[in-house]
Amino acid sequence: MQDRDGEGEPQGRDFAEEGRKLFAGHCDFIWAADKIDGLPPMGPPEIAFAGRSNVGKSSLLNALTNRKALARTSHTPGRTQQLNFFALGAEPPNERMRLIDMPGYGYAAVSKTKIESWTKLMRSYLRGRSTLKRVYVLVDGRHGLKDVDQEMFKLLDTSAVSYQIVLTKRDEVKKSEVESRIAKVLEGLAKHPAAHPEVIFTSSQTGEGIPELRAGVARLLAQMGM
Ligand SMILES: Nc1nc2c(ncn2[C@@H]2O[C@H](COP(=O)(O)OP(=O)(O)OP(=O)(O)O)[C@@H](O)[C@H]2O)c(=O)[nH]1
Ligand SMILES: [Mg+2]
Repeated sequence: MQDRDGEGEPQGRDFAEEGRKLFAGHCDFIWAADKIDGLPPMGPPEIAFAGRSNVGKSSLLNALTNRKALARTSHTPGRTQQLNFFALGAEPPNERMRLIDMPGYGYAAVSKTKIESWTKLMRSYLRGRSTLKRVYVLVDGRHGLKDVDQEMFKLLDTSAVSYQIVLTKRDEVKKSEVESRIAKVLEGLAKHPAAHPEVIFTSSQTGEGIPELRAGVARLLAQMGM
């Protein structure tokens, strides 16, 4: 990943270290929402993890916070069925930020009614939440972008939310294929100027890319003056 100490960036700060500290602090599950009127009151900045079912959202959350089972993971797609909110940094109401584990999309084996209700919930959350500062869209590093991911990007483009792609399961991708996988994803993002122009390739198993992602979140907070 290139460094981006460009214009408007807080200078002279060690975001790797700030990110490490941020995620080493308190983190606790605070809220689950399965319908739009069930969202918690808005508070500190929120960042959400979205992506196809089974891509590794809950695992990534655990890796970031260095917990084994903060967010529930599963081999069976469709494990996370609500928007799960986690407070990071301190106990509410003094938490620094919130992390949101989202239900996966693109999973065919769930009932149509259920898919419709999750989609509605996700749409209204993504569109109506002024404290939502970034969505990390996870993409399975073994497979790259799928059509449903493009649909998600379109939704995010019209929601005016900043988003970035995070590739997952790097430990299952051959070293020789990493660069071409990233290049292919960047190609697919070309039609989405709202997307952050960098991709982070992570593994929740080996921890690769995790410090970079933490640093990105710390940088985001700094850009907001927090
Ligand atoms: N090898 C490898 N497997 C991973 C990694 N991250 C997640 N997995 C596996 O992928 C499966 C799904 O992981 P989850 O974290 O539950 O995925 P999710 O995106 O939260 O899934 P839903 O909640 O169903 O949408 C589990 O079997 C994980 O062990 C990774 O970095 N490497
Ligand atoms: Mg999950």
